[in-house]
Amino acid sequence: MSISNEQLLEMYYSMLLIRKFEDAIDLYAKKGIIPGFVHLSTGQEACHVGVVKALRPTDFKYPDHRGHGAILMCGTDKKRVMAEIFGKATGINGGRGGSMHVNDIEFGNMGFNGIQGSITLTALGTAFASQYKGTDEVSVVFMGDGTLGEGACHESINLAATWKLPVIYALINNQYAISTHYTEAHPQKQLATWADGYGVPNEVVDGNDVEAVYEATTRAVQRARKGEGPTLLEFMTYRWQGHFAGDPAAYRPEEEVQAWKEKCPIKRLKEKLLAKGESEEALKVIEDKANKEIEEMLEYSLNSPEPDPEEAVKHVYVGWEVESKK
Ligand SMILES: Cc1ncc(C[n+]2csc(CCOP(=O)(O)OP(=O)(O)O)c2C)c(N)n1
Ligand SMILES: [Mg+2]
Repeated sequence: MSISNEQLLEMYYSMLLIRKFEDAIDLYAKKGIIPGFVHLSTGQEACHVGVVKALRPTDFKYPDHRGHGAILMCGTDKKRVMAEIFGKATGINGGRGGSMHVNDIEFGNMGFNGIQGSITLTALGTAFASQYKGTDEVSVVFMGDGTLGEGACHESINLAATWKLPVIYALINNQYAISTHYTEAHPQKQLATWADGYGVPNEVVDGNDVEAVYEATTRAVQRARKGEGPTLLEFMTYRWQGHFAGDPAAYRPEEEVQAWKEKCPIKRLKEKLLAKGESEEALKVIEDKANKEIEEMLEYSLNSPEPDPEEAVKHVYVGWEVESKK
């Protein structure tokens, strides 16, 4: 499989955009302007870009609580994703969802409900629908190393394996679940081997190498589209920030954080692109473009109106009016 320079440059742009997006969200969360909990995906950009770029808009994507990067890749107007996180009326869900619940069915972003592991079961539904209707769409569900311990994940992979459903488990092993290191929560050295018990093909992938992520996902997608069933991919990476914006993450040794920052996925792709003959100047133009796009998104989000409280109860029940509490 060969990825063209053009594709790599596009991935470089996307990763930079996610990094800067998360930096902006972090800033406004700490200022108290963004409501609710915010979980940043800084450091995990290669996983989100590599996975979603290997999919079609019609495939079903289930981002988790740390999903901003994947959500931005789905195709939704990015300024409306940011406005949603700001809780504004112009947000893609009218400000009802916020950081953890951004969804956009038009681009196959099925959203998240806040319950770890539950979306591995929801994904069985869309995967079964694809199999039943004879389409070749795949359902990709993101999950973390801690989430893997939820019983729902076992139930999901068991049924997906038995019914050969087109599900891809994108397990982002960023080492920690809040303050618990994954080696303190699981007996396996590599969590991917956990799929062996269900006879499900699995791979351990360098989650800071966007090409490796894209290629592994493409292999899993090809299998799923051919009716060969699920795959579990374990992406080894690290979250640079604490569990949520504002968590000082005092439970992690500073040397560990620094060592992972050295392995920055964006820096790695930049070095690869320079080695392939791209110039510093050309990469700077890409970075400037990302900065400009973030500025435009911020301007849009900050200047957008707050939602009308009357609107908050819209869409609670299909076809039913629900009265709002004053
Ligand atoms: C069923 C359930 N239990 C607990 C929580 C609280 N919670 C939210 S995220 C999280 C840790 C998840 O860790 P991991 O799966 O490794 O994902 P990461 O945060 O590292 O991306 C927990 C315990 C929850 N949302 N749902
Ligand atoms: Mg984790």
